[in-house]
Amino acid sequence: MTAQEQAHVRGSAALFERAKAVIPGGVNSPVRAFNAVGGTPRFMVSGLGAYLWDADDNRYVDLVSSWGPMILGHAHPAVVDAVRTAATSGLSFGTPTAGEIDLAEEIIRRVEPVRQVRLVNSGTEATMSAIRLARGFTGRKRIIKFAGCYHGHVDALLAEAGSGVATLGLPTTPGVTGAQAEDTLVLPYNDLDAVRAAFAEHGPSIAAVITEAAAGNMGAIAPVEGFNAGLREITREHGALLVMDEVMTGFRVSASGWHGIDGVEGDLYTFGKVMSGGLPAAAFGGRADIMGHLAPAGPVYQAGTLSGNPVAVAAGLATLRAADADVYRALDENAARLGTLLGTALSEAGVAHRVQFAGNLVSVFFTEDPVTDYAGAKAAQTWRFPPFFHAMLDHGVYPPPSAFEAWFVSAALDDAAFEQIAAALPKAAAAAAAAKEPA
Ligand code: KE4
Repeated sequence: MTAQEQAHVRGSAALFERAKAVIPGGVNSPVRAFNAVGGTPRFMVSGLGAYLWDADDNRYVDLVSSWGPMILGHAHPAVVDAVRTAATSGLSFGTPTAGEIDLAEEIIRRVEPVRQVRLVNSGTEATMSAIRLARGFTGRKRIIKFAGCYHGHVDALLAEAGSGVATLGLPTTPGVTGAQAEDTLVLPYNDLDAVRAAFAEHGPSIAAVITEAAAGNMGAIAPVEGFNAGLREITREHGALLVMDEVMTGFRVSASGWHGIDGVEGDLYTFGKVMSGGLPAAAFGGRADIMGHLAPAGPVYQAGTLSGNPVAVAAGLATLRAADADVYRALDENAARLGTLLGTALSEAGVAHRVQFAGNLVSVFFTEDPVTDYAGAKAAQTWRFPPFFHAMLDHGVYPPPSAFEAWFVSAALDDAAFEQIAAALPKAAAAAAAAKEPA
């Protein structure tokens, strides 16, 4: 086909073939490729409220919400209008703008331990910068992270990461040199004894502990009672910083993220997703005495051409301003309703499972044992997930294409959407029941 002919190619299968010729794996982020579930990734062409439409004009109830940002649903009028208004005044200036102050102030208003904020373009940039700042502030080099937690594709944090790294079963990542990885200590999630032991051995060299405030990248796994508070106590005792990664939980699980749920005070926080309204924007922030070490105020360098982009800031601000108490109530109610439907269908099909929540993050593990860490998530019968996923997809519901992801509800899910989910689930549960463990 000529390029001209190709340009008129329609349908996900044809688009995927065309994409693979010019984009590695045909996608711009690995989890989208369906490698873990098989089949052809759906190329979406539009979204409105609770729904997505793909290139073959199939409609889906969306339970991915762009991996978190779309808490209001797709194409929310207030957000689209804010983006349109901002765009007609120019797309990017490379100068400070008032909107950046508004967004920083909104984040600070919501998350009490955050006293200063720096806007960046992705969650990866936020965690990368927060780690550099923690090392610069403490003068120490080691970082503790937890197996199965994902903090973006930062070299220093890709060791035993969750999300796409877990999805694709990548043990470690070529290209990350020993030097970059050796300063990262990876411990089991929800295991304070392991943290105490690591500090006993390496305490004076540990700059920070970074944790997902609640884990969503190995499926939804909430911190056990006292885990986050224990991290706070141990890091304070040893002069290390506590970095709460709220890229996924921030402004989703409550108006103040997971901090709004357990009240544990981090020294630094990372944010993204919801605060971007679906455009490329993220942030890190925290104690003013630490953030004051960032250039140009201090010596730790960090920068970005499009950081604080006025159109992205407009989308994020409009989203946060529209996310009132009714929206957060709807997110919680919708997550509970989804969890109940999942549990009922899988129980009726006789499939061993656990529906787990981390706030209003939901996921299903094909095991009856409580899943509290990465080992538990990997021990589940994850081979039941692909047929389960495809049965949902075939019946018009779009869950995350991986057993190692959380499901993301939006406030736009209405009774009609839940009727479609309820109608799809018995077929998906039957597919999970019929699945055969690979030889
Ligand atoms: P980004 O660089 O993808 O914007 O954010 C990285 C990140 C950091 N911290 C947490 C807790 C995260 O969940 C993420 C990104 N989340 C995944 C979804 N599990 C992004 C999806 C993808 O990689 O396509």
